[in-house]
Amino acid sequence: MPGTQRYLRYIVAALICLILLFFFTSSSSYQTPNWAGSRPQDVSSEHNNAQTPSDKGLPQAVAPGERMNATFVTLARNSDLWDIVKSIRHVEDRFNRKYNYDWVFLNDDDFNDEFKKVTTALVSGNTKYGKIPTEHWSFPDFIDQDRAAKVREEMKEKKIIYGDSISYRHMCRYESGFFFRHSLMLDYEWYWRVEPGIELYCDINYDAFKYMVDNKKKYSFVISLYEYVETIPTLWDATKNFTKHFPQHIAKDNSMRFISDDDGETYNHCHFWSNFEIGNLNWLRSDAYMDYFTSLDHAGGFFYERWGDAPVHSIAAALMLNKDEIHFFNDIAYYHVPFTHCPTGEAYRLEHKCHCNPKENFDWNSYSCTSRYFELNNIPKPQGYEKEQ
Ligand SMILES: Nc1nc2c(ncn2[C@@H]2O[C@H](COP(=O)(O)OP(=O)(O)OP(=O)(O)O)[C@@H](O)[C@H]2O)c(=O)[nH]1
Ligand SMILES: *[C@@H]1O[C@H](CO)[C@@H](O)[C@H](O)[C@H]1NC(C)=O
Ligand SMILES: *[C@@H]1O[C@H](CO)[C@@H](O)[C@H](O)[C@H]1NC(C)=O
Ligand SMILES: [Mg+2]
Repeated sequence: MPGTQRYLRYIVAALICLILLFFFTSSSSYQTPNWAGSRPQDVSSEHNNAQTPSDKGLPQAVAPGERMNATFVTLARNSDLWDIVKSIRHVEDRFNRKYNYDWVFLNDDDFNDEFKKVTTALVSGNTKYGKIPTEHWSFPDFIDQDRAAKVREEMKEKKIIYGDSISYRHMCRYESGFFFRHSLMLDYEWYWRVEPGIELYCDINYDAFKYMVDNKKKYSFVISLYEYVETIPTLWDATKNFTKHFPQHIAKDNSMRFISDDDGETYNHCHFWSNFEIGNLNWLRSDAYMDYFTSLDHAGGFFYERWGDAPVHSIAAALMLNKDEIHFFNDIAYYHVPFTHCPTGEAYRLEHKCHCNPKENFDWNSYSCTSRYFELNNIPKPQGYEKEQ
């Protein structure tokens, strides 16, 4: 009977599936111990039983010379593991395999063993894992919880991205005022921030940290853009109140023209996109920056609005650093959803084995503020930029 035959065929197919499933699960759990816990440097060491000569890997292409007092830093949850490993792979392949800088991971929760095991295997420098103290990731006592809750409701109605999220606000406040004071970060002077899911598109053939040191830079960026106004309606008022009380913190040769079109009366919403940053931790730990953060924190906008760490860092850098202390890393080709920085000029891209599509470069788009940065600093724009506008 055709019905019975079809029935039999289903049973046979199901059996085959079960056998295959058994085979795959048992073989993968058998393979895990082979690589778990071994560090990249251990590849050629005795206790790692290499099966074939090629398992010993190619010699490490470590760049000669001194290293800076610097680390990568990532704020992440355990659930970010498979997105942060992609970022680490990009950073290692394009840069850090040659320099072996450390990597600090911070979390408001404990990192689990899988997170630590997998990220440690991928990073060529030392990895460190820190838990954020509760005082750095909670509502300060001067915040009115009811008012904050009401704002989240309103922002949810208005469909403002992350508008109803408490954790996103703690994250923005943490990145604005605390990450550089974490005990693990006190050992370093320089940081390079890396978020989950980013990409690097070109080889970086020099030490970007050393560039910062040698050229006396304090802060850097690759992408700039306009902030979503609804998230920061009173940030500029709070900033003006700060500059009134602390005029001594304002740099003489500042970048006010980057953030204001009317000499400080209003904010034009330009900011450096802080999911990428290479910067100086001692500057963030300085009285000038800390007075700014404390003053903003008391104004309450991290909770009564949804202030992001990008405009906070950017306004601080624009007002409290001299122009020549802020650097645009044209040669760090970068992606964080949804924007790309792809260096203008084919010769550069070919020479650095870039794999970004130049049509996706955001620099000269009208939503980018990078043109302003070039004009303010009298830097000539690269040849061919008009074609990318
Ligand atoms: N430990 C921890 N890390 C967080 C939390 N929320 C965000 N992060 C991290 O903070 C950084 C910024 O968060 P994202 O979710 O990437 O925010 P975003 O870049 O504005 O938005 P996306 O477009 O979603 O990337 C990332 O490194 C996240 O991994 C959290 O609740 N706990
Ligand atoms: C690195 O910088 C930190 C912060 O400035 C400092 O405390 C530490 O001593 C420095 N380490 C080295 C090796 O210079
Ligand atoms: C202005 O700043 C001063 C000093 O930080 C602070 O005491 C005051 O409360 C602030 N005023 C407002 C309206 O935020
Ligand atoms: Mg992100």
